[in-house]
Amino acid sequence: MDDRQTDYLFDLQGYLVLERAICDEDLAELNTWVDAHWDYVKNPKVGEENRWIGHVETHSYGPEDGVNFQNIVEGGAIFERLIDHPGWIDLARKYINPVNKVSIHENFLNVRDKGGHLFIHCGGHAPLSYLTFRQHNTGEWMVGQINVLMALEDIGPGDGPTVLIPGSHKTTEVHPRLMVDGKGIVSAGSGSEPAGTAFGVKEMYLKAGDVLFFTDAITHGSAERTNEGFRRSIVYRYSARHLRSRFNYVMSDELRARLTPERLEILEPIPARSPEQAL
Ligand SMILES: O=C(O)CCC(=O)C(=O)O
Ligand SMILES: [Fe+2]
Repeated sequence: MDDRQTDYLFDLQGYLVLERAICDEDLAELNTWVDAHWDYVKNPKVGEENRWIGHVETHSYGPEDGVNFQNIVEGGAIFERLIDHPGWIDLARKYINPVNKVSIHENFLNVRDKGGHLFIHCGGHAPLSYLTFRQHNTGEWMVGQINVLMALEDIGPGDGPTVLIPGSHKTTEVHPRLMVDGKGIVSAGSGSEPAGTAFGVKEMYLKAGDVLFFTDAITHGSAERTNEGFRRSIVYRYSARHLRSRFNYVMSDELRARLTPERLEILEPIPARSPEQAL
C-alpha cells in the first residue's frame, strides 16, 4: 500500500493491520520474557497485593481480562525498542499530528487464559477526551489515542481475538450494547457478555508479529478465548504529549539512564519542573 491508500483506509476503517511489523528475533525475545515470568501469570498477586518485577506491575482490570504486566517498558531492552519501533512510530506521529508530539499513555503485556475476554467499549459517541478522531478534509490529522496491539503468537478463531466495528469511530449512534437506560456509556462491564458476541463486530485475526493499529475511539473489545492455552499480546497506547500516563509510574533511574533522547521524550514529554533544578 502507498501512503495515500494507508491514510484512506485508516480514516475510513479506524484501524490498520501492519503485517510482520515485529521480526522473528524480537518475537522470540518477547516470548522468552513471558516464559521466564510464567509464575506471575499463574500467581499475579500475593494476597490482595499486586506483585512487581522491578518497576513492572502485575495488574488486571477485572477477573476476565487476564494478567497485565503494566509499565512493561521497564522490562528490558526489547521493550524499549518497541517505544519508537520503525514498524509504527511514524504512522502514530503522523496521525496524532507532529504538533502534539507523541507520548505513551499506557503500556502493558497481556496474557489471557481460556475464558478470558474483554467487554465491548468505546465508539464515536463516547465523550472520553482522548477518543477523538479528526480528519475533516483539512489534511491535518488529530487522533486522540492510537492503540498498537502486538500479537506475540498467532491469534485465530477461538484464541480470543480483538474484535472491532470498522468505521465505528465516526458514528454518533450508540452501539446497542452500550445503550443503557437510553444513554450511551463508554464501556460495558460485568454482567455484559464478551465483546465477541456483540452486534456488528469483526474478529481480527493476526499472525505472530502482526500489529493491530487502531484508534481507541473505535468500538472494540475481545472475543472470549475458547481454545486451550493463553493469548499473548502487548499494547502500547500513543497519544498527544498532554495525555501522558494512565497510572503515572515513576521512571526508574536505570531506565532513564538507558533511554535514547527520542525514547525519553516519548515517555517523559514534559519534564518535571521545580526550583531545585535551578540550583
Ligand atoms: O485485548 C484486546 O484484544 C483488546 C485490547 C483493547 O481493548 C485495547 O487495547 O484498548
Ligand atoms: Fe480498548
